[in-house]
Amino acid sequence: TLSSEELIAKEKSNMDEQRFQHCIGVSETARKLARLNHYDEEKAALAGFIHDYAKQVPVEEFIAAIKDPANGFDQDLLNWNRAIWHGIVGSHFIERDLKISDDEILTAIKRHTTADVTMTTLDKIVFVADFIEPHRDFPGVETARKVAFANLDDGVGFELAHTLEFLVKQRAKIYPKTIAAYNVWSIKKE
Ligand code: DGI
Ligand code: FE
Ligand code: FE
Ligand code: FE
Repeated sequence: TLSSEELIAKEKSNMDEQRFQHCIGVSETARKLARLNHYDEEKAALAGFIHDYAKQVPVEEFIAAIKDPANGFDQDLLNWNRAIWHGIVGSHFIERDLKISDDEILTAIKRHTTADVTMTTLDKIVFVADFIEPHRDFPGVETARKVAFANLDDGVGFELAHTLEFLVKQRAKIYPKTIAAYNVWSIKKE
């Protein structure tokens, strides 16, 4: 395992300053959500800090990692882009470079962009913290914060609905897992 100094240095050198500040914001918000939801605060803070480690990895490196049979990635990933890759495939770079092997953390990173039909408490914490951290500024972020701090599951549902609205407005291609997750977390309960 890396020392915390080494981990921070690697994280910082893999992204620009704005992205690094976002990661610090996600880490702090994940810590707060962990406290509110009786989850391990240190683990949540670490997962939040590294969640976007691979956000600025070059496209060619992602493609090579997806194509390497040793990694076992679904080749359909080649039809997507960095927005989808940086979590799912990014977990591979995090394991390799940051020497993190905790499956709970790696799974939360894999799910942090698209969410999934099954979400652990840590998955929800990282997914939601990414959306509401203090640097986020978009119409609706205050409502998202209020909803998420009151109830973590409602925060997941609110975020998925908001993200889908945003993607549909742009006529963007929707990753099937994002839709499946919306059907689980965002629909109104009778
Ligand atoms: O990495 P961040 O910018 O902090 O945030 P993120 O990982 O949650 O999302 C990155 C981008 O991915 C964001 O602009 C929304 C987009 N996204 C989320 N779900 C989907 C998606 N893009 C496509 N094309 N399809 C999706 O299903
Ligand atoms: Fe991300
Ligand atoms: Fe997100
Ligand atoms: Fe992020």
